[in-house]
Amino acid sequence: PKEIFLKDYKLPDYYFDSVDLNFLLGEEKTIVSSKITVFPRVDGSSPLVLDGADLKLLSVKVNGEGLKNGDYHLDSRHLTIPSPPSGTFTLEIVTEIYPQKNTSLEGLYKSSGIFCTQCEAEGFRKITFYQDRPDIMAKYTVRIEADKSLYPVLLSNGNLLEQGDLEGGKHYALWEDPFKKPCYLFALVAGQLESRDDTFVTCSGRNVSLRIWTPAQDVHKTAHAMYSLKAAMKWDEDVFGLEYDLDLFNIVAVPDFNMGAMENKSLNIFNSKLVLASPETASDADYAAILGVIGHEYFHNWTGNRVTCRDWFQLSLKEGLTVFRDQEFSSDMGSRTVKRIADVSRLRISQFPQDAGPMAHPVRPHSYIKMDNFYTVTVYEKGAEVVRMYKTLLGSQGFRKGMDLYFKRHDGQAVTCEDFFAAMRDANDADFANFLQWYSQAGTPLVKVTSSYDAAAHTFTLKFSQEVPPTPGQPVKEPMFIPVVSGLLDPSGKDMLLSSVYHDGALRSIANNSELAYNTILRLTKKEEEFVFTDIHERPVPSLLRGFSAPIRLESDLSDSDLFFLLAHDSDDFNRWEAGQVLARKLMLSLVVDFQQGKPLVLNPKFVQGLRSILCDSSLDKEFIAKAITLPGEGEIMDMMEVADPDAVHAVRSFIRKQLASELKADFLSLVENNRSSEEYVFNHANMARRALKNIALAYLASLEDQELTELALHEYKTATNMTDQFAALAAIAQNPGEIHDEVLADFYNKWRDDFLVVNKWFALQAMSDVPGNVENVRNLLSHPAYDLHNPNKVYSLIGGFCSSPVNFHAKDGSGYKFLGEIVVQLDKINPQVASRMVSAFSRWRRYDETRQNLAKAQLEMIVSANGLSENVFEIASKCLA
Ligand code: B3K
Ligand code: ZN
Repeated sequence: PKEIFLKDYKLPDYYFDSVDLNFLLGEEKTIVSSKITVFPRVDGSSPLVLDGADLKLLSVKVNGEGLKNGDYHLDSRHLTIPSPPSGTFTLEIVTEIYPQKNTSLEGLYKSSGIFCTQCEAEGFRKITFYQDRPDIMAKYTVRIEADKSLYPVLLSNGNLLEQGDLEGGKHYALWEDPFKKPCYLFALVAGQLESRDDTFVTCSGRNVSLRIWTPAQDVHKTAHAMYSLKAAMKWDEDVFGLEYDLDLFNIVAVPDFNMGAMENKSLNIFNSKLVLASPETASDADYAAILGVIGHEYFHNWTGNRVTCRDWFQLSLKEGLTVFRDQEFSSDMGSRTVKRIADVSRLRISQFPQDAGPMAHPVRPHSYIKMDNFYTVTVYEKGAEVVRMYKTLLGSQGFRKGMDLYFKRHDGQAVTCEDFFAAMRDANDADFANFLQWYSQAGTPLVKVTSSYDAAAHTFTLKFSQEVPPTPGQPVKEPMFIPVVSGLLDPSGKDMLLSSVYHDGALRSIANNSELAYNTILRLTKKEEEFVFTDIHERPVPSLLRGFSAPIRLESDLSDSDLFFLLAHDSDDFNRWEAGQVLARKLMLSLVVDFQQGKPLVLNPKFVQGLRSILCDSSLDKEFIAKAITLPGEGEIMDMMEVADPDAVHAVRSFIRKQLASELKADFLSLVENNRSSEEYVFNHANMARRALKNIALAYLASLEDQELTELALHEYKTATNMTDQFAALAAIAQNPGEIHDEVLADFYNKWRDDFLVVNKWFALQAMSDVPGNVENVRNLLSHPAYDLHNPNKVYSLIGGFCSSPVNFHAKDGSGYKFLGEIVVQLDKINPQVASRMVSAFSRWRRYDETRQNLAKAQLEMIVSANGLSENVFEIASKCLA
């Protein structure tokens, strides 16, 4: 396999101006004809090299003349025309493809009776020969011809120019997209679909038709998606002044899709899971995910489509920025603090481990074998944190100025991360020190801080040191520019007024003019440095990294009592939550040591008190409380250990959960009692928060394995009027094996056997069970009639779910590893992208004890030596072994 490097980027020798595509969709084969206007970037006669994969070439013409074998060269990846004519010319190519046999779900494929496409990153080459790279931007017209009864709806990008009937029961549609675009944004859909229609009036008064397409029986489940789309369109106008630019916006939901969704110009294609929702079948989490992803794909219309990436290394230019935008959108639609907590948790649970493992890569990677492997939490979520830092440094207005300049300079272009940086800098005349390191250095910076108070001098000093750990290919790192938003709490718990801070030999005033300041940004740029706050008349407790102002690990010398103090008083709600998490992590780690040494486990009563006071604080947001009483995940704790010990961490976490449940039982019972929903399901923050709090209380209670409490959970299950409550009760019951567990699971399946999205929840719940030996149950589910390895959602539910259960995936006998190894090899033959996502579960194998290491390594070696292995899986598995 060939590795591709950022440093080797070259401008293309040829550009494409217009592209006419014609599709004859058939049952045996599909014929694709393209007619491209080509012009050279500079005169001279370099060969024109087109990408192609799994294509049967039928003919090539240049300026209308057929080329004979010998006038072109064909290999398994390219079609090369060694000496094209000089100047502008037309190129016509006809290929034959087999969408019905395409199980990779990349390129053109047929899913549940619907033809659809997925071209990003490099799937267009599976449709026709093309320069399949994002810096080739052209105007497209697309003609689709198909059987009318099987495929009554024919869609592509842009505006519908014409449609009509043809002989033999066929019909056609002709689409034109007036905007230049890279081929990864091309889309086609054909099938038996119906739509929910609506209209959005833009800020300049244009009517935009909105259509969400699904098979007829699901149209009633698209109301929330439509609400989300309209909310997103309005939000982008209000917050960024960005208006939609066509008269039609289509969304299509398909059941077989590798990822969440795809932002094809004016024809977004979605995994059904992220469109379809009704109160009975979708949970609050599903509703929130739909809001976020509909927003995300819509926001790409400007950040991604109007301004796109020069090359795939720049992926975070569009993804980091668009994730940041969808996070802000969701915050504005719900609770900002809760959303921030959720996003930071996600970063810690998924991105920090990636940044510390064999697949660690910078936000802008330096190389790849398969680009699909780099649609990662690092590029997306860490990338969003990088964008957030610009906003933290510049403020909302400064950030907006930077965005405006970015669009002014680059609309219609394919650009780089430096271009974005330069727009932010130039619009604000800002000093960003070595901020660009965030794009090129991998690894999570570790920042240590110690504090001291000088009562005589009235100064408070913070001493920082930073270190970026080595990562593959980057043994030595430079210090980074880290903005640490900080405040100081006085002994009563109020924010102190900050006057000035002494740093680097200069005194900087914090309060500017009339504005009082309770927060300041400490700009870390060196390996070691200190900041001295002046005029501090009492010993403060510092609140550091407020709002998680940089994607780092922070280790401070704060005592437990300081942390309890912050948990109770910090004006920054994020940091209140964080103080509780730091306490919980410390507690869990120390109990893990006790467990390993065979000592009895005892829970610190102060911790219980701290949580009780949060639980009973009626001034707090209910969802905030739910987050604050959720313990850090097992993975998070294992990450902090020298040698990860899944059994000890699991035992400790379960112990604490049960202990909390029994000590706070009365509080939890009244939370369940007082937060039941009586009225109709509404998706809004207040209602979701109430359900979240009730359901976490129920989960704690049910962990006690007490008959009365199990009865309570059963009662909640039976009386639930929406999926959020029903599934939460089911999950609460499913914690404990036994008769009731089996009965309720069977009942749930029988209720929902016809709704494949709900059945996936049922698979996932069983897959994630921590009952020892669960691997056998999961193996059996593989042959359940509702199961199918060809459907990515089912794989993510069952296989992905299983790998997220530390006890069973990391079972000491290697049964979990063996199971995954077998599945990966099998799955790779069907769908390499999905297989490679699954193989990533092995990536932290070196973190475990020797026995587990050997067992996991053996599976990775088995995978790497499998016959006909895809590049996707090869890249991940071989990097894990390196
Ligand atoms: N841009 C797509 C992801 C494409 C993944 C290709 N393997 C969805 C998104 O991020 O919006
Ligand atoms: Zn995206």
